Amino acid sequence: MEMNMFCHFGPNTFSGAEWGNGTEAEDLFNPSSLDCRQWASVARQAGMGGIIVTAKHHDGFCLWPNPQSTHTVAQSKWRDGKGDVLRELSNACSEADIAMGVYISPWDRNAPTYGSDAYNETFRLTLENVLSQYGSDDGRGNRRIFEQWFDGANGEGPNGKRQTYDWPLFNATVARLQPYAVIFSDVGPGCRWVGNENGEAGETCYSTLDADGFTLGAGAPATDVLNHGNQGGKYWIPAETDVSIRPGWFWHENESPKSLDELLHIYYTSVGRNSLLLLNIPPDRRGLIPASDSLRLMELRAALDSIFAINLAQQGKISASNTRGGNRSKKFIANNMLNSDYDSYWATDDSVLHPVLTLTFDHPVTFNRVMLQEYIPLGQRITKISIAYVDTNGIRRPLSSATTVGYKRILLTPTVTARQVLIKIDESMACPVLNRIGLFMDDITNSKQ
Ligand code: FUL
Repeated sequence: MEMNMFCHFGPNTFSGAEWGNGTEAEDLFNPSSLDCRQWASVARQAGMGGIIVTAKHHDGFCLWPNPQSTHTVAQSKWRDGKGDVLRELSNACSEADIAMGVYISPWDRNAPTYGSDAYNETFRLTLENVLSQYGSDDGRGNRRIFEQWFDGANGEGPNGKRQTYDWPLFNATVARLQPYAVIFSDVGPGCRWVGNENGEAGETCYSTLDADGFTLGAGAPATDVLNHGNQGGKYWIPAETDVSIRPGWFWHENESPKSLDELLHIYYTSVGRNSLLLLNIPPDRRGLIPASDSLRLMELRAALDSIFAINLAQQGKISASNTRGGNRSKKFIANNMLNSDYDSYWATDDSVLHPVLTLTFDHPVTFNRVMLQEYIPLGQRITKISIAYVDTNGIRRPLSSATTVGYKRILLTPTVTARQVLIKIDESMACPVLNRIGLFMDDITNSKQ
């Protein structure tokens, strides 16, 4: 999906806090003109495929009438206690063909049972309540949640106690009610936290992780392990980079969105480093995404569309030092990396782990971005690459090097004009399998890796 929208929305939007303490009056939540269709339309126009909303943050307030709680929209005066943000978002996402996901904080500073076994059952029933009635319509009348977001934060509840969570129960509940949902947490099992909130996946970023023996929060692997993954790790748990367009996760009156340059940088260090980008765009007190933020997002979309509109690699001829099975069939030829069919790819013979790809141009091309994609249905294999080019004087020069590629890798290079580009795979855990190669010119940002 590459890029999705996160929406932090709740009592904090009105109080100015980042973490509510659970004692806020329900009436505090009172959006004057909530319109989830606007959220969905912004996501769609920004090219995002899904929206994940904070159905319940650490303060425990539920954006839907949760029968397990007395701290919900139903106890507020908003729409006479009949309002339901999850219902409206479900309908809006269905209409706009946007996937819907839910953040439901296990940490709850309001639930009276928090810190006892009884809370695990309350939380299970809360999950059931959401996962059985909300989500985007799949066209056959089923409500689908595409991602369940579990936050690792685990503080104290109203009686000063911490909770020992029953993760097997929670994960099984999600899997039973929403079998297609990806479960996000520090350790998956679907996708993992990238280890920071700055928008930066590791330069080395494996989609595999050794998650056995670890849990969320204090029991999670070190943040740099989450950032890089484990080479040859046991489970496929790709990194998801969550970051806010503003300094805070919730909307605050005196904060403003990041610049286009900062957002493009985040795109390169997340999507461009084999990670999903979950970009938080917080709705304001009206219940709308502010114009400043939606405009910035449209600038980002327009910039990405223009940078990646022309793949200069397609203007050249591509050859490979080895092609699986020779050139007898078209199945594995290097040209497969230049078409737009996701499932067509280039591969080498099993024994060839250090092949070189050469792009040759009749007319030299000028670029500063190199994109590579491994065909991840066959795993992540490459662990080291280096790139060189031949300039207009026929001199060969080194250009860039990197470790992992994964689903997508975008290398930021100085702007060069080349007659030839050589991509050498220096190390690979098995014969490399690439399904896309691209050369692009970004003259919008000066972002350097
Ligand atoms: C953190 C939370 O404590 C923040 O409030 C925010 O929701 C962020 C996405 O995750 O763990």
